[in-house]
Amino acid sequence: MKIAIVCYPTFGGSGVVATELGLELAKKGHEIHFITYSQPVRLALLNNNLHYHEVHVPEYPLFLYQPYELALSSKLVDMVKLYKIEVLHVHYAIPHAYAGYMAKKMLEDEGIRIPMITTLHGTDITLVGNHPYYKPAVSFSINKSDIVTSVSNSLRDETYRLFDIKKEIVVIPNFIEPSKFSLTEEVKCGRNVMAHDNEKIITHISNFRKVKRIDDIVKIFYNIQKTIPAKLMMVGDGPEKQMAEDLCNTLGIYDKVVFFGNSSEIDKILCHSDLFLLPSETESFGLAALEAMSCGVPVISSNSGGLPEVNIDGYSGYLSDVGDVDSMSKNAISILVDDEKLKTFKKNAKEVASRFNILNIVPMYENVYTQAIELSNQKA
Ligand code: GMT
Repeated sequence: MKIAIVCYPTFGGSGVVATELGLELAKKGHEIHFITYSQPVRLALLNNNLHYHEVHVPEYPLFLYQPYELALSSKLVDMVKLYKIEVLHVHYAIPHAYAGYMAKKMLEDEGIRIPMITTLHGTDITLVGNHPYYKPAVSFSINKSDIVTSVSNSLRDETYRLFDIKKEIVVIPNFIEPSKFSLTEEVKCGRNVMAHDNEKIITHISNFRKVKRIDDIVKIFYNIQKTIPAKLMMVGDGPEKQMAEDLCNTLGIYDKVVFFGNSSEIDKILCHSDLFLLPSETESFGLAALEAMSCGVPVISSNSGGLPEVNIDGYSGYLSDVGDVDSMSKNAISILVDDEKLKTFKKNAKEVASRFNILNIVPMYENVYTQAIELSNQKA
């Protein structure tokens, strides 16, 4: 199949999922066209099955806001015609589903029918899409998609609760390619670069937005290191990073915390880690937790959104109410002080992650594409 994938190219989870999906589909022989404003971070090499088309937005001084949606929908029209693309898969409703629908209508005007699949990722529904200024456009473009998917049951339910959605939402969970996260077995991690032998390594990876509750992470770590020698690896960048550094200073633990910034080598960092922290206010799925688990790292998380669908309480880690720093600290310490328990939780985390193997999930998307093409042909 010839598939166009529209996504955010940055370090966010939705862009990562879209890119990994495209890479796997290309491996399986599909022709994939990524269409976005810069090359997705995990898209290294292009080949006959993997194309990238950049959306350029010409600057015009009269515009306070440059019209990205307009440039994107025009690019989609051009690329669909040029490469005879058969399916359009947009990740993240805002503004991709809206621009995709416009492209679909423009193409229809020229006698070309192309089905559009919209995958909802989380903040496009829970935080941003729900804003009254966006809501009518988001509802409209979800309802106008040929097929809608969401990355968890929780996100599907939230979408029905928050929007007037008349379509079925198909749940296709996020996935992992285990070979990309198996350094622990193949390579020596060089753990001693990060910490002394007696120190446990705790890790957090995100885009450091408010929703991640970065201050809770620092407070949980503060409690942990009072009981067990430990180091905290903070990976990623975003608006809350400075606050986190300041808080570490205030609490007198700055020398025990490493701020990496954005990294494309999270497998190498996770491979050292004993525990992963994700106390988010809301998380539709928690791809970062799944990637940690795939490296055999147990997860201490909140129980919000789709996290209970990924992290199994008392098995691959522990779940607590949002903001319950005491409970999260107690749970973290209970795993870290007991070597046998830590070993069991590490094994369990890897086992749960293997349920989300890319090889099981990608065929679900292929089915959806086939179904969408059939539906579109029936309408013709
Ligand atoms: O929250 C992020 O880190 C970014 C955001 C995105 O859209 O890029 O992530 C959302 O989509 C991910 C991939 O499906 C999910 O794993 C994250 O849980 C979800 N984030 C939230 O719901 C806050």
